[in-house]
Amino acid sequence: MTDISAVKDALRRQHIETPSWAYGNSGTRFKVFAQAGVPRTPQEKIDDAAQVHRYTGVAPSVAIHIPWDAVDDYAALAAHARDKGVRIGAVNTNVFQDDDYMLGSVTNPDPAIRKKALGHLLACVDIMDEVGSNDLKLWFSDGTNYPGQDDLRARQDRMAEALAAVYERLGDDQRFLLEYKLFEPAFYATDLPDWGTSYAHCLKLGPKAQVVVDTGHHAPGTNIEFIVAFLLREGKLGGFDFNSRFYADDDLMVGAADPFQLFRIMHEVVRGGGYDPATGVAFMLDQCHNIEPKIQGQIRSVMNVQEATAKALLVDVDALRAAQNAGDVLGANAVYMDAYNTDVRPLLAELREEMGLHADPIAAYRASGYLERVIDERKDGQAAGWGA
Ligand code: LRH
Ligand code: MN
Ligand code: MN
Repeated sequence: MTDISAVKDALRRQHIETPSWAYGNSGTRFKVFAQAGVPRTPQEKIDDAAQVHRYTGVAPSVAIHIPWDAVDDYAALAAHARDKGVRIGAVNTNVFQDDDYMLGSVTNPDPAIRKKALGHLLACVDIMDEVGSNDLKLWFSDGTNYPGQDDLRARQDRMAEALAAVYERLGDDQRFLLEYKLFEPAFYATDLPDWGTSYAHCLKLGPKAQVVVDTGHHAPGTNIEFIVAFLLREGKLGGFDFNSRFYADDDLMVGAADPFQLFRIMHEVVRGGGYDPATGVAFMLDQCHNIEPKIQGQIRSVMNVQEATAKALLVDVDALRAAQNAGDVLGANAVYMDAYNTDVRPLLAELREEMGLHADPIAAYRASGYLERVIDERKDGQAAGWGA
C-alpha cells in the first residue's frame, strides 16, 4: 500500500522550471502567429513565468536563453525575478543563430569561428555568476548535411576541446547539462546525436558534466525511460527538457502526445532516486506554444508533469517487486497499469487547496484577468519571440 501523505509531501516539494521562450511568440518556419499581450522584454517573460508559479505553486524558476534574454544588468534581472517570487534557473546558450555558424559552432572547421562560439559559452558562465545560476545548458546544432562534408572524427575532437574549456571555467557549485538531438538542423550527421555520445563526453570530463534528456530529441519509438534509468544509475542524469512530439522536435505540451510515456519516464525517475532533490535532476520544460495561449499552455504542462509524477509515486512498489521476482509477467504489468490508470486529479486538487492554492489553476488564472490586463499594458512596443 502506498502512503498518500508521503505522496502528497513529495508532490508539494516538486519543482518544475519553465522556459522564458515559451512566453514569447513562436511558430514554425512557415509562419509565426503573433498573440496579443506577449512579453516585450526578458523582464515581462519573467512576469509571465511568475503567474505560472502563482497558480501551480511548483514552478519557482525560469530558464533564460542568451541572447534572446540579453540585458545590460543581469543582477538586476535576477532581482526582478526575486521581486516577482521566482528565480532564474538554467542559462541556455545559443550558438545556432549566427550566420557564422552555418558549418557549425564549436566543431566548425574554422578556428576563428570555434573561438567565437566558445567565447559565447564562457560568457554565459559569467551570466550564471551574475544571476546565481547553477546550470548551463548546452545544445549544439553542429553537424553536417553531406557525407564527406567534414571529418566526423575531427569534429568530435573539436567538441571535446570546447567542452573541456567550458568545464574548466565552471564554479564549484555549477555544472553543465549537455543536450543531444538526433537530427535537425543537420541532416546527415549531428555531432551530439544521442545520449551515448553526450554521456561519453560527460564521463570523460567529470561530475560537473551531465546529460539532459530533451524528450523531443529521439527517433520514433525510442525507449526514453530506459535512457533515464541508465543515466540515473550512472549518476549522469542532469535533467529534462520536457515536451511532446508526434513527429520530430515538435515542442508541444509535455504529456499531450503521450501521457503514458511521461508516466513511464517519471516511474524510472522515482525508481532511480531522481526525485530526491539531492540527486540534482532538473525538471525543465522546453516548449513553444504556437497556436494556444502561452501562460495557460505552461500551466497545463506543469499540471501534466504533476499528474504523471503523482501516478509514478502511487506505484505499489512492494507488490510490483513481488510480482517481478515471482516472474509474474501480467501481475507486474497490472500493478504498473493500476497506478497509471488512477485518476490523480482529485488528489492534486486537494493538495493545491492544502497549499493555499485554487484547486483548478487554469480556472483561477483565467478568472484573474491577467491576460486582459497585459494585453492592454503591452500594446506598444515590439513583442519578444523565439529567436528575438
Ligand atoms: C533545441 C532545443 C535546445 C534549445 C531550445 C530552444 O532543439 O531543444 O534546448 O536551446 O530547443
Ligand atoms: Mn531542448
Ligand atoms: Mn528541442
